[in-house]
Amino acid sequence: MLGGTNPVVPFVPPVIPICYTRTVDGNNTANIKDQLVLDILPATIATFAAKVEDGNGGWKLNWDSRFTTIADADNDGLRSSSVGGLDPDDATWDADGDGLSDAYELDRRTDGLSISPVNWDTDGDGLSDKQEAEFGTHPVRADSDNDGLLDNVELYHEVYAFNGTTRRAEPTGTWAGGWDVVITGSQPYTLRVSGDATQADADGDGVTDQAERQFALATNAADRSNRLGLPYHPRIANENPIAIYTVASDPDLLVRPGQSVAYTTTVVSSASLLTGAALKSAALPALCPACCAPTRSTSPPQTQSPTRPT
Ligand SMILES: [Ca+2]
Ligand SMILES: [Ca+2]
Ligand SMILES: [Ca+2]
Ligand SMILES: [Ca+2]
Repeated sequence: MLGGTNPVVPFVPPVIPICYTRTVDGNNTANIKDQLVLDILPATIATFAAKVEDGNGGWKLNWDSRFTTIADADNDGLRSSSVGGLDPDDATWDADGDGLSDAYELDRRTDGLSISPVNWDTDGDGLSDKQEAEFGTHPVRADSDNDGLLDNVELYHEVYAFNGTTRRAEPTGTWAGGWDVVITGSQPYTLRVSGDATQADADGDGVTDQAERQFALATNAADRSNRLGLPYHPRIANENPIAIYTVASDPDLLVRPGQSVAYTTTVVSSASLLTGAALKSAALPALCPACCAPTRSTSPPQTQSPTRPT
């Protein structure tokens, strides 16, 4: 029904594609030299990616002399020195070959560690900077815990050496560090142990790791164990071979001005290794003003010969 309120839909004839043959005669030309640039790429990907030094610490692609310096040729996050960056060698992400990236080693400086990105063993203790990171030791301090044992002596580790050909610090297959502890008994056996290079006394028994090592390696076999026959081990608490007893003549230890106090210290050693060792005494400075400071009498440092109790 036409008219009324209903919309009228217009009629659109369908488009029917028709294939036919067209013939064109003559010539046509167009100038494309300003729109199209042709280049000849290297024959291989390796040649395409090959770089050459720019003579100023930077690198650039080698297959066309018109290339300019790449800001970060080794893609390690550090800009080349030729563009004012900090990368010590923009040809490799790891300039000293220790397994730690240049960026990581420089970042550690923000933690206060002046670790070197061009020296694989910054503190020269025989552990590479990467090994120090794995052990948790100080990469810039050869004796991390200041106990008298260098980190490489204190820790059993694989020895690394720098390979001048590969420019990398590589494992040698040999192991060093730590020391032997002989476990006595009906079937004695020898155990290789390590101290804790991050704290002077790994087991907190009052015997430093250095002393534990000295006892374990003592020439006299009797000194390798404490008086209970237990061998000194840096990870197992031992009874300290040195006992110190003190007695004061004033029981409450409260001293009034002018009072004299006798303070006696007795040192007993159960290790013959310590025979002949010097005992050094030191007195605390007076904490009171001079007007009320007690007079103090101390014996000079004494050298004694400790005895081994029965
Ligand atoms: Ca490195
Ligand atoms: Ca080191
Ligand atoms: Ca140490
Ligand atoms: Ca200890």
